[in-house]
Amino acid sequence: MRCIYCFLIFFFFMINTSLLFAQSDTLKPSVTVDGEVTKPLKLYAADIAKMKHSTVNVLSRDGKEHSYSGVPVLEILNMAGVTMGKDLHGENLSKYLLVKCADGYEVLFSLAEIDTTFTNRTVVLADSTDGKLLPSDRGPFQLAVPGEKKPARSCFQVTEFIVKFAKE
Ligand SMILES: Nc1nc2c(c(=O)[nH]1)N[C@H]1C(S)=C(S)[C@@H](COP(=O)(O)O)O[C@H]1N2
Ligand SMILES: [Mo]
Repeated sequence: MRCIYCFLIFFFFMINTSLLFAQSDTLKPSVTVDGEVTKPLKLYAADIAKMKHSTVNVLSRDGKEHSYSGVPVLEILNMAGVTMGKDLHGENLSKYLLVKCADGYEVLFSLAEIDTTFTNRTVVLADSTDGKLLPSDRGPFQLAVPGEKKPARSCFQVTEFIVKFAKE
C-alpha cells in the first residue's frame, strides 16, 4: 500500500516538473524565422550568444553614436534557407523581410537591403550595446540598422522575422 502512495507522489512530481519546464520554455524570449524559408527557426538568447558577432554603429534619436554587437541578419536568413546571395535574383527580388516586435511595432526591409552582395551595410540582430547586455525593455534582441539618419527601424524586443513575396 505504501508503495502505491510513493508511486503516486512520484508521478505527480514528474508531471509538475515537466509542466514547469514546458512553461519556462514558452516564456523564454525567442526570435522565430518563418514564411518563405526552407528551415523555420526559433532562436533563443543562448543560440544567438554562440554565433559569430559583428559590431555596427547606429545613431540614436538625439544624434549620438552607439555601438551594437550581434549576429548579422544575413547569417540568420541563410540558416533558415532564405534565397540570399547567388539566389537573390529574378522573382526573389520581390521578397521582403518583416520584423515584428513584442509591442506590435513592425518594420520592413527588401531582402536586397540585408544582402551584402547588394549593400555594404550590415543589419545586425544585436544582443548588446556599448559593451553591455541590452536593457530588459530593449532586449534581449534589438535590430541595429547602420547608415540611417534616424533609428526608427532599429526596433527593440524583436520576436519574429517573416519572409514573404510582395503581392500587388
Ligand atoms: N519595438 C519598438 N522599437 C522601436 C520603436 C517602437 O515603438 N517599438 N520606436 C522606434 C523609433 S520610431 C525610434 S525613433 C527609436 C527610438 O530609439 P532611441 O530611444 O534609442 O532613440 O526606436 C525605434 N524602435
Ligand atoms: Mo522615431
